[in-house]
Amino acid sequence: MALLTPEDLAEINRQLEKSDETVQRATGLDIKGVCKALYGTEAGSEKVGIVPITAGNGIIGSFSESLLAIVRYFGLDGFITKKPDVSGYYEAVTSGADIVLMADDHTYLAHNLKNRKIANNQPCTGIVYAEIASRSLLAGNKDVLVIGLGKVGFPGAEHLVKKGFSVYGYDVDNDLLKRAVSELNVTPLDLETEAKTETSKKFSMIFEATPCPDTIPEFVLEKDCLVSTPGIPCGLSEDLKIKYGAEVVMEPLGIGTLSMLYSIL
Ligand code: NAD
Ligand code: 2YH
Repeated sequence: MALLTPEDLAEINRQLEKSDETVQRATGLDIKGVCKALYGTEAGSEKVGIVPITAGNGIIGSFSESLLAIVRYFGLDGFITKKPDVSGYYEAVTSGADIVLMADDHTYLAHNLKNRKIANNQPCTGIVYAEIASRSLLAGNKDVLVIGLGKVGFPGAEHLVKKGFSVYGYDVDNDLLKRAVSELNVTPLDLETEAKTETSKKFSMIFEATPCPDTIPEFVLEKDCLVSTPGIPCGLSEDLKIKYGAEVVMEPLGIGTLSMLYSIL
């Protein structure tokens, strides 16, 4: 699993502001508005305890600091524990945390200690980015393309199906594509085959969740499309973004984190 790097998290406040502006322009709601609409919850005076975790590859420089910046950006109160791991968890609870945020190399979780609800970053990220794609103000139909059907992409595709969208899916891993077709009734769109055809289906809404660049080919792009992608690096090239006037929502940690928090309020 790809780990975040301090470079990904550089200028996290600026990245959040830019994403908030793009989400607002493309959907009519800001990021908090999307999460409120999605979960029907709203943040109050919850205090978020952030616990650095040394397991596996260890502490990522600026990960906890970025979480604190994110929590504060969205108007919640938060703190980072002085100690890591089990000692840090003890410190978070005894210092009055209502919600604990912590991540190892595999799982990034949010746990609400008041109501026992718990959230995992991958499905929460998939769901919120899929929701953003589905709210495009400019889309004239309900067709949405999902590229990447892994731990983030599959729950996002499932969310779109449940919302009544016509979901087209692609993953280079044919087993994952087959699973999405059989379990979600997603329409398969083999982009390798499509690349060889003269006319391919074009999309105004694209949700991309892969760890690879250039996964979104030109032939699927509708002018003024909305590309909502948590994938790092971005799957849409800068050239295509400009050529098609695409709105691109892409941010490394904050949008998924707010989705986790709102899902457990
Ligand atoms: P995953 O490995 O479970 O899934 C990725 C999927 O992409 C795989 O199924 C893979 O086969 C597929 N894929 C790879 N190349 C492809 C291509 N060219 N075309 C189509 N499919 C392709 O990973 P994941 O946990 O779902 O994470 C996906 C991405 O999202 C990663 O880059 C991860 O770092 C990122 N992520 C971002 C956030 C955020 O907040 N921005 C949060 C969680 C994960
Ligand atoms: O970046 C990660 C993993 N990819 C899991 C996230 C799931 N999207 N983990 C962060 C590890 C943080 C580290 N243990 C710390 O600094 O506390």
